[in-house]
Amino acid sequence: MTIERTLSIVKPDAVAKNVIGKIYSRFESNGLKIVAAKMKHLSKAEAEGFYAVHKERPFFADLVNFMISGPVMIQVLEGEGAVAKNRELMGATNPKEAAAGTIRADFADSIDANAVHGSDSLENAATEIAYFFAADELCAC
Ligand code: RTP
Ligand code: MG
Repeated sequence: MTIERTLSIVKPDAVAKNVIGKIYSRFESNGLKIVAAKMKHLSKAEAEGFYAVHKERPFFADLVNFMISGPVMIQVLEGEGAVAKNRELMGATNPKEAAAGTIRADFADSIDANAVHGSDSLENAATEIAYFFAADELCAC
C-alpha cells in the first residue's frame, strides 16, 4: 500500500453539532494525518463547482443548499491507502446503511445531512484537494 492524500469535509450538520474534534480523532487514531485544514462557509458557486459531477442528479439542488447552510471544515488526510481508509471510516452514504462504529453511523442524521465527504478515488482526490488548497498550503511533514 502506498501513502496517499485524500480530501475530507466535515459537513455543516457535524460542524453545527460541535463534533469536528471527535471526527478528527477517528482519522488520527486510524493512521490518517491531517496535513492541511481550513474552515469555510462555501458560496453557492463553490459548492456547485465542487459537486459538479452530480449536477444532473435529482438531489443536486438539495445537496448544494445543504452544503452552504453553514460552515464546513475542509481537510487533507494523508496515510497508507488514505482514499479507501477514509471511505471505510465514513461508512455508507445513507447513515441507516452505515456500519456500526463508522462516522456516519455515529454522527449523521440522514442521507442529506450525512456528516462527512470523502474523495472516492485517487484521481478525484487530487482534483478535490486542488479545488480547495494551493500546493504551499499542504504541510510537507
Ligand atoms: P460524498 O461525495 O458527500 O462524500 O458522499 P458519497 O460519495 O458517499 O455519495 P455521492 O454519491 O457522491 O453523493 C454525494 C452526496 O449527495 C447526497 N445524496 N443524496 N437523495 C439521494 O439519493 C442522494 N444520493 C446522494 C448525499 O448527501 C451524498 O453525500
Ligand atoms: Mg461522493
